[in-house]
Amino acid sequence: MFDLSGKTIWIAGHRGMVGGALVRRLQRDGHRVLTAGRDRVDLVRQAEVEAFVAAERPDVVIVAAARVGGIAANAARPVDFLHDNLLIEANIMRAAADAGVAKLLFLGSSCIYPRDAAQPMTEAALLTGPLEATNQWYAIAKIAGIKLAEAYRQQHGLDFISAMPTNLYGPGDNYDLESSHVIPALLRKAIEARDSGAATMTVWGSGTPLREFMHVDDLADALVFLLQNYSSPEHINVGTGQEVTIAEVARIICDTVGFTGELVFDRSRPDGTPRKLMDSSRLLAMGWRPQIGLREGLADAWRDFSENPTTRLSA
Ligand code: GFB
Repeated sequence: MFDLSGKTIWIAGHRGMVGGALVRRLQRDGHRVLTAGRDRVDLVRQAEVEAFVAAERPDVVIVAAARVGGIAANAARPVDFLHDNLLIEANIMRAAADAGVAKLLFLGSSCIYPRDAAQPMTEAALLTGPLEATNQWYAIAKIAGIKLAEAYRQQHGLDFISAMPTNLYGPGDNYDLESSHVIPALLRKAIEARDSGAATMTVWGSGTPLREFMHVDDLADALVFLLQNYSSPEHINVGTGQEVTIAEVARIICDTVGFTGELVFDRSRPDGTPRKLMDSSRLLAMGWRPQIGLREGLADAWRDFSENPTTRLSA
């Protein structure tokens, strides 16, 4: 078991939803957390990252920083999703290796797996087929990050690990309707439809794609567990094992916020991958379990949105 006590843990990307959840979780446990805004270190600039890590000398690094977004953001900004993510992960891993950190955790995404991978997707499905076109740029960058972490372990004997979370939601999400993921978008649309007395609410695509959703606090819990208990070259899936259709999650969101109108499916918008369920049995076999069900988690996300509407909308 890797002991986190007394260690300084740098959370790269602490202003994002995942980084924010990690800060809350690690500080609650009494750990020493290091964070730095873009004014202090711009993660796409190698010299800045190296200078920051050399000066601060963290013991543990979590790469939660990334250019992220939903299906439309991926299509609109392919360079940001490929180029910036390659630089962010390469810069942080090089600086961490040079500084001799004790452990590094890299975060990928379930979109690294082939579009037509057998479901549920095991870790072995990586690089067995073509990617889903709508998120290939992000997926290629994340696959490179997994391989880079594995390469540092192989060439330099460093304890670098990679975790692949499923689709996430929760406090600190991005609620911008064009760049966000589906849950924050539908939460906002349902609240606005309810408040304006609208008869309908628009859901992108056919409503039939299946997704596996995890509350970000469950992810933070799993990541702390993996830091303490996992040390292996192979990436590891982090999911709930529960999947719902987009139409079902839209209806649960409407129930949650009290919107009683009709759903209208806009088929001019892409569906993306038809199904994306991960096999998380390796993690479950280690004894970890998610704690937050979808209805409870959505109520928490709604509370967060209601309490922080202006900050969330500027994301
Ligand atoms: O969450 P999402 O944008 O990303 O979309 P992916 C999931 C599904 O929800 C798609 C549908 O079938 C969308 O068409 N959807 C319905 C909506 N209404 C909406 C809406 O108002 N907004 C959005 N955004 N979707 C992402 C990748 O894929 O998965 C990322 O793009 C990342 O790079 C993430 O890998 C985990 O699940 O399709």
